[in-house]
Amino acid sequence: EPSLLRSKFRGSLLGALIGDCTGSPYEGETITAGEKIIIQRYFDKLEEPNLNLKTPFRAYTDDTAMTKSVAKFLIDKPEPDYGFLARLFVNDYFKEPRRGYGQNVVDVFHKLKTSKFEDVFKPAAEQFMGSGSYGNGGAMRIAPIGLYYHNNYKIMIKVATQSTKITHTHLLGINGALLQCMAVQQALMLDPQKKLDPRHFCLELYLKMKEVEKTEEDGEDESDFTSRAYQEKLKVVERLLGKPHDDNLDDEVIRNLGHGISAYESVPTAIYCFLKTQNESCGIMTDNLLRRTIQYAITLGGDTDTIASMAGAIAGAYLGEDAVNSSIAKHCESYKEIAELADNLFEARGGS
Ligand code: 8NA
Ligand code: MG
Ligand code: MG
Ligand code: MG
Repeated sequence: EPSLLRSKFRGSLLGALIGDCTGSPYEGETITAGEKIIIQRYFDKLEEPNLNLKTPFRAYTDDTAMTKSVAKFLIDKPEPDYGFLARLFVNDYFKEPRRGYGQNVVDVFHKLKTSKFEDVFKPAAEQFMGSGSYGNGGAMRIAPIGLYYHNNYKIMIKVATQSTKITHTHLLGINGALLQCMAVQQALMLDPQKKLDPRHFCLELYLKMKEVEKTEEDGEDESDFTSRAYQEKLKVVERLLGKPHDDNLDDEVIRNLGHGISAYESVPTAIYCFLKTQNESCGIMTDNLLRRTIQYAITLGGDTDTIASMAGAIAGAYLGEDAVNSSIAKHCESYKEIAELADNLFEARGGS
């Protein structure tokens, strides 16, 4: 159904935007029980239709800046052009450097510019003495690829991998981006009228990740945790989903899944946030499933904008635009532009 699909494109990119904008004030924080109540009130207030805030909007950060570039990369060129994508990233960064970019990625942008984009994969591969970045910057911007290629899994994986490699070449950085991309795609394929089965969703991702981690490197060496990292993390997600909510569970989630700036400590967490909040007794008091996912992600603290943005992209791809509270959306910078971008991405696919 084309109108549902269009709505899901909008839901996903708006979910990503709202997670970024509402999460960024808490980035790097530890969230106490008292602060969880403040965050609940903050969202309640944002939902008021005629709210007049002193600051009319919440600014977006690097997460959204780079997601916009990935969407444009898919919209403007019929075939993936990674030189074009690298230029979009770099131009955006030099236009607005104060969006909260990671330190390593800024370094890569300078090298790309200085080398005149001669080999767009080289600067990232040289970072961290050749091991590459395992930050979550590849994953945080991947949603448009999961949406655009939702009908073509193989190409989706290829384009997600290559686009990530412009900034992140560590296996954990790439596979984290692939996992996030798969989660968005899988959520897009679901019927929003039907209640989803969190453990089944997780198992499906586990099987796909097992396939990816098998082909990427020879997984024979059990001691090499990077080659099996995400399938192991998804087992932890599955186990945690089986536990009833209480306040100590959040600490266990943070300890076992993480809430950091590495892909490894944030992508499985974002997926967990999405799946846990399908259950109304998850500790977050709202009927709006998209808000529930984003708000829960923020209450875990740490890399709040990025984890909430990734969780919001997955939830929005499942639920569509109907789940986007328009009062909350209009407090986010560029929400109209993001909705248009989602429409353009939808149209750019042609007949598929
Ligand atoms: P990135 O590629 O710069 O990675 C982020 C950081 O992770 C690096 O600056 C390093 O400190 C560390 N790192 C990554 N790979 C390695 C490695 N191989 N060895 C040692 N250290 C490594 O940036 P990104 O694009 O991945 O962005 C990740 C996060 O940073 C995002 O949340 C983004 O918003 C940004 N950020 C986070 C915070 C925060 O407090 N959580 C604050 C500002 C910016
Ligand atoms: Mg605090
Ligand atoms: Mg950010
Ligand atoms: Mg962040």
